[in-house]
Amino acid sequence: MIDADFFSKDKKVLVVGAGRSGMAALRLLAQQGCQLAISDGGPLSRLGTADQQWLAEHTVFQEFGGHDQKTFLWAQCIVVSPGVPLDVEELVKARAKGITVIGELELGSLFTDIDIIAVTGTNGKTTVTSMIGDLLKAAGQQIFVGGNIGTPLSEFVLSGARADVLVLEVSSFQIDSAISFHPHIALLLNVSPDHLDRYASYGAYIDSKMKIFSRQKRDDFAVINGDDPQIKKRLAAIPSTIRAFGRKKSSHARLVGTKAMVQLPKGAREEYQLPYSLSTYPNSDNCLAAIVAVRLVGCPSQAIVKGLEAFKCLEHRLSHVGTINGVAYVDDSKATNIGALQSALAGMEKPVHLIAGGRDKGGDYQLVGHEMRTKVKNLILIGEAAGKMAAAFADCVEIKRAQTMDEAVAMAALAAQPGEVVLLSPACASFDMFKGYAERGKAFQEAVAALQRDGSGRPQTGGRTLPAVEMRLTAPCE
Ligand code: UMA
Repeated sequence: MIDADFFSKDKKVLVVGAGRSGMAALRLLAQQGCQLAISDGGPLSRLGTADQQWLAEHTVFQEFGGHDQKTFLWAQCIVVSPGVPLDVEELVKARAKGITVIGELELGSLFTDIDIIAVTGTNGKTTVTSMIGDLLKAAGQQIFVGGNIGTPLSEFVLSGARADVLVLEVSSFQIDSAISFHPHIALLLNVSPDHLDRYASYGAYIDSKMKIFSRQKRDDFAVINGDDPQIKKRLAAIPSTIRAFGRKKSSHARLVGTKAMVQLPKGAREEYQLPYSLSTYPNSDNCLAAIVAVRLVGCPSQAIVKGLEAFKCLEHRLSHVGTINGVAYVDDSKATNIGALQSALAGMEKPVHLIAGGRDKGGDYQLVGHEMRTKVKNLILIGEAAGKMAAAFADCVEIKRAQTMDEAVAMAALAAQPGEVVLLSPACASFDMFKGYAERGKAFQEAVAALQRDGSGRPQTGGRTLPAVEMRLTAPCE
């Protein structure tokens, strides 16, 4: 098994993928004095000037525009970026020759012994990771929040900064390329089909998520969603101490109305009134998970109350953009899979005009058929997946197609009545029309703002007169 001492002066290490995590891995390895190579399927021009300069200055062997098997066989260890599938031919052949392949998260974790809280799950990871970080900071602790959320672990390690706890969002891709990564507390929030363009089956994707627990010991903790049937089926595979959150009375933390009830040792109990903005599903579940995790590392209850009150919901996750003529506009652009759409619809209490679609990720849209029938009045489809989604939902709901986000918002605004909701929750990746989910969410927000600027609160309608506008900006995540 490779450890931190392995990465010494005489070691030849190849990093695959020169994105954010690949560059962080290279910098950490350069500090150890390793001989370095970088291989990236894309062009060098994709890198910023600072990164290009750094590569040149640090005599890194550079291979851009494709992967060469010889470079992979030169290495004594290969560090892969999460976006690089582990079954690319060059990696398979290198492993067959006995070369160890690890991910950037694994590399970073070898160089730290600070306790780790790791958060995974199909949806809610970023919110729960940020929330845990905020609650612990409210308790006066020094916390690093990173991983899949943005700052790679290797970048933190390289900085030499101090932290009491590392709170890491962890993707299934990062778990797949981990060998010894061992979080003291690991959270699995939920599972639903995602990344099926990379996994052979839904089962293989769930198995990957479950591996977050595989190196834990009895005195570590697994915080799991006790209501998730797929997780419940696999409890026997968890070696650490389980703490469940959910609706069931047996859960360690459960929701009663808008209060989180938390069981403590020796039969004691605590309750937390959730702030209004976090009191509905799925944010209420996110709070339960975060509270259980921070209680396990001794966060005082006053800090939890303070941290929850101050917590700002993240952009593009059920963010309330505004209300026009009594119609609420909600941006859930981060819903890039079917489970996220299902969660969003499950929490909706008013009729929904849904804008969905984008780049298909290989899931089964029928899974959300019930919510589509019971919650959605109008489905407006955009992007490459429009045809596949229209076929899946043909019997559930009225369907329209739009070519652009502006057109989709205009169609929804025309159909929506006061008291109803226009929701962008695509259930797809954004890359067919946008650079990412954030750009897609911004396009939605701008289209909504244009309705307000127009002064009528409605798109151009070819002569139809529509009611006057009243735009009210309110707190996010209502
Ligand atoms: N590349 C190759 N060969 C391949 C595939 C890709 O060389 O076969 C190269 C690309 O040309 C590109 C580089 O790899 O230059 C990109 O690497 P990457 O996709 O791993 O991207 P990073 O910039 O390193 O970002 C990664 C995470 N990306 C993915 O998991 C796809 C980021 O998560 C994470 O924030 C970052 O590390 C820091 O830890 C993003 C994400 O979309 C947000 N994650 C997925 C999700 O949340 O669903 C898992």
